[in-house]
Amino acid sequence: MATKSETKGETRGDEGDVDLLGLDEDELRRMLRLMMLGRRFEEKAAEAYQTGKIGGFCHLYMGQEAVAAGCITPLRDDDYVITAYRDHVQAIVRGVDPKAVMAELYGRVDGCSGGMGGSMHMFDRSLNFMGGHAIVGSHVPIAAGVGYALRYREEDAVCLCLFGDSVVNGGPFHEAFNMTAKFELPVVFVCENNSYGMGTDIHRVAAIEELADRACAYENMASESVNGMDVLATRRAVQGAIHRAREEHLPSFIDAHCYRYMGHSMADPSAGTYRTREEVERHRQDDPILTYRKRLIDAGVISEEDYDAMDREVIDQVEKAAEFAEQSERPDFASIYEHVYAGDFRGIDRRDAWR
Ligand SMILES: Cc1ncc(C[n+]2csc(CCOP(=O)(O)OP(=O)(O)O)c2C)c(N)n1
Ligand SMILES: [Mg+2]
Repeated sequence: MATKSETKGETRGDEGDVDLLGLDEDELRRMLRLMMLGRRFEEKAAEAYQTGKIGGFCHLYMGQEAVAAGCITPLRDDDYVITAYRDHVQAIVRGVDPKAVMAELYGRVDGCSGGMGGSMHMFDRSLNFMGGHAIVGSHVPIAAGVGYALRYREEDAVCLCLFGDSVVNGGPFHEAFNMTAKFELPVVFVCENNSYGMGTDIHRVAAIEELADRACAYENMASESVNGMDVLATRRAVQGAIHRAREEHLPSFIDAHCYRYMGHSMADPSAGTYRTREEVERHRQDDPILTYRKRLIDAGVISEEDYDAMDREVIDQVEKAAEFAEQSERPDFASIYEHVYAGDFRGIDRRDAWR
C-alpha cells in the first residue's frame, strides 16, 4: 500500500498468494486460537440465547472470524478499534476477557459495559476498544474523529474501523471518507463484506458493486479487495494499511469478502428466505478456521493433536465464561440513570426528571 495509484482497486488474497507473512510460530498459533475461541464462544452464546438466558438482540459472527483476527492482531496496544454491532469476536480478539463479553450478553454487572449495553455494545476503554455501535454507519464518522484526535495530539497510533457492507451506501460513510482523506487521518477502514445487509443482497442495492472502487472518489485513500476468509491475506492487507496510516498519516479502505453462516440475528436464525442452503454450504467449505488449520499443519507449525488440544482448551474457557456470567449479579435498577450523560445534566437529578 505504498501509493494510492499503485493500490486502488487491487484484488489480492487468492489461494497460494500469501506465505506465512514471516510471523513467528507463537503469533501464528495465537491467531488460530483466537479464531477458534471466537467460534466456540458464539456457539455457546447461541445456546444461551435459545434457552432464554440472553435477551435482546444478538448478532452472531460465525464464518467471519478471519476478518477480526487478521485485522486486530497486527495492532499495537495504543491503537484504537471501533466496530458495529456484530462485535463479540472483535472484542475478544482485542483482548476483552470472554467472561466479560459473556456477562455483557447476559446483562450482568461484570459485563464489559456493566451489563447496560448487551450484545451490540461491547466496550473497553482500557484496550482502546471503542464499541460496539448499533446504528448502521454511525461509528464510521466517530473513527474519523478518533483519527483527528490522534493527528491533533501528534500520536502515531492508528484507528481501525470495521463495518458491514450496508454502510457503503449511506451518507456517514462518504462524509467520514471525505474528511479522513482530506485531513490525512490515520484510519484503516475495513468493510466486512458478507454480501448481505439483513436479507438484502448487496448486489441489489449497490450502484458500484466493486466496493473498493468507491475509494477512487477520495484523494489519498488507498483501497484493496481481499479474501476475508483467509486470515493471512487479510492480515497482510491490513498490515500495509496500518503502516501507511502510522508512517504517512493516510487512510485506507479494505473490502474484505467474507460470509456469515447464521442469519442476520437470532431473530432470523435460519436465513432461509433470501439465500439457498447450497450457497451457505458452499461457503462453509471455505471455512476460515479449517483452511488456516490445514495451512499450519502443512507448514509443520501445529499437529492435529495440537489443534484438538487447543479446541478442548477453548471449549473449557467458554464454559467458564458462561458459568461466570450466570453467577454475576444483575445491575441495580437505579443504575439505569448512570452513564447517560458525562455528568449530571444541567444539575437536574435525573431520577426526579423521570418521576
Ligand atoms: C441507520 C440504521 N438503519 C437501519 C438499521 C437496521 N439494521 C440493523 S442491521 C442492518 C443491516 C446491516 O448490514 P451490514 O452493514 O451489511 O452488516 P452485517 O449485519 O452484514 O454485519 C440494518 C438495516 C439500523 N440499525 N440503523
Ligand atoms: Mg453485511
